Amino acid sequence: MGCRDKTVINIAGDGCFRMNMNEIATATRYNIPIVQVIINNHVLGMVRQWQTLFYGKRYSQTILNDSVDFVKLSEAMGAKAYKVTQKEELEPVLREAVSLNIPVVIECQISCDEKVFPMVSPGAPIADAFDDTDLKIN
Ligand SMILES: Cc1ncc(C[n+]2csc(CCOP(=O)(O)OP(=O)(O)O)c2C)c(N)n1
Ligand SMILES: [Mg+2]
Repeated sequence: MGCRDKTVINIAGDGCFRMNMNEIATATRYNIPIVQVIINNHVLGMVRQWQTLFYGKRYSQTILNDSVDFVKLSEAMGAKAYKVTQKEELEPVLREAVSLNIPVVIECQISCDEKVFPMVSPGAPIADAFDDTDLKIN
């Protein structure tokens, strides 16, 4: 709302989007041309990554794995929506979304095992941050 002259793209995980997705209805009500990109790994990935690496893959409350269709949800709230399943599909969809000048949601499907680095072990100082090159992970 504060940047009507700028292109605004918000990138959120599926879990985070679920907490605030009703804002899409606000965007369509006021025709705020934001582009909302959802990175959908079907899990609370940041927490699950800790469970994978530090807690013996004992997954608790992090696997959503349901059949919620974010495209239909977004369309139901009046937005245009796309589903992206291949990396190369993203750029043209993103360009089209920005050109439309209306509220758009782009759901990007990714694997639940994609990880985010660097990270810090529980209780470790920030100076001990590590990434995938420090680990032998699948
Ligand atoms: C209100 C609130 N509840 C819980 C958390 C803890 N938290 C941090 S990241 C995360 C998972 C987010 O999942 P998602 O949006 O799907 O992103 P992903 O890590 O899978 O990319 C959670 C629950 C938080 N930051 N804020
Ligand atoms: Mg997620």
